[in-house]
Amino acid sequence: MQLGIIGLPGSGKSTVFRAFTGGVTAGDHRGYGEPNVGVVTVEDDRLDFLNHYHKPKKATAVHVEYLDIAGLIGEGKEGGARGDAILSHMRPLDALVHCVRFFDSPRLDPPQPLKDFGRVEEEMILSDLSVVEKRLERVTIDLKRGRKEMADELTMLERARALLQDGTPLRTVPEVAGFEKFRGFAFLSAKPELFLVNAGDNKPRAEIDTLVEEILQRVTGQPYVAADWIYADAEAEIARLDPDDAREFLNDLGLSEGAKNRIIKKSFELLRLIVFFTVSDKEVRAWPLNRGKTALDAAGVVHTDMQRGFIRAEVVSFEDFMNAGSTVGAHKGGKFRLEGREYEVQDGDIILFRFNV
Ligand SMILES: Nc1nc2c(ncn2[C@@H]2O[C@H](COP(=O)(O)OP(=O)(O)O)[C@@H](O)[C@H]2O)c(=O)[nH]1
Ligand SMILES: [Mg+2]
Repeated sequence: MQLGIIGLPGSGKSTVFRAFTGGVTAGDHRGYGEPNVGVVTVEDDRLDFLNHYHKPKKATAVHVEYLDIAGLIGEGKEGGARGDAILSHMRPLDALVHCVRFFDSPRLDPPQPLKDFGRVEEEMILSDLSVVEKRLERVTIDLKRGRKEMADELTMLERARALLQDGTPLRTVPEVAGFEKFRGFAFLSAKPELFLVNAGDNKPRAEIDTLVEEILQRVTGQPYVAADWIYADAEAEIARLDPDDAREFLNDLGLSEGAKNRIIKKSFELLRLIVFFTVSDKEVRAWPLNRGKTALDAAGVVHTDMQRGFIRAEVVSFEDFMNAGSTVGAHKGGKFRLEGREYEVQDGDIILFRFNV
């Protein structure tokens, strides 16, 4: 899973990146060069339990990759070919983390978070609109030349243009946002988005909460959006401490866990992801999956052979497994179920795929 951190210059993107990853990177690349990439392991007590019980050769958690993408919005945009380079980083992103400044900076005016928020949202819509308009020209010419197979794309481009001209992000209409032929364009306003208020640690919680609410009100009716907040500066420091010290400092800030875990949970909710587990004597592994997906989809995530040769899935919920205390116990208690390809996978399912190739 890949998440890109975006926002105005000085909104704290690189600081947020460090708070998530604990990394001490070169940091301030001012919009030039490659984005910082940080990989974070998703902590999961259930995976730890399974690892402890099965003692396989290795345990593999879900990983989240964060990209600190300076240059996307309002930063060094005049760089010519850099536009394409940025786009190439955008394409694989599963979601955007939009950093909104709510701290005083000696180099900048007092924070105007709602205004900044609106500006970035508008810039993304305009950027998408210019892509749509360019593509419309191309497709119109091709259609005139008799390429009839482009007709469906034309219809969808016109729908997209109407939405964007109206200031509506493409994600609002999933049929447009998810249109197959749009995939390569990496439309910004089609991506799921987490709004992250980056607050100075002198800001009272009540003010922060109000701001988060106000942002949510402005995106009412949009699917795949969420909002949260962070004390990025303080948390970037805390992320470098060992766990005991970190806990103490988090307590002082009135937080029960660190930014890394909070934001991962939020991101999973935002993307409607669940986790299922596979277990063998070689490896126990946690896999992310979209809510509502079937056993056959899950098999495909693990291995294409498992999907192609799918026979059935043997499923036990983590909860049942833990309560039974052992594999034998879970079998005796009738907790293993045989499920077919249409079975909807649930969060925490432990699945053994039966397949032949
Ligand atoms: N007081 C305060 N300063 C912050 C916070 N987050 C970032 N900063 C400072 O704001 C400046 C810009 O932050 P940076 O992360 O480089 O912003 P970017 O341009 O969006 O990557 C740096 O001097 C940071 O130390 C915060 O939560 N509180
Ligand atoms: Mg930066």
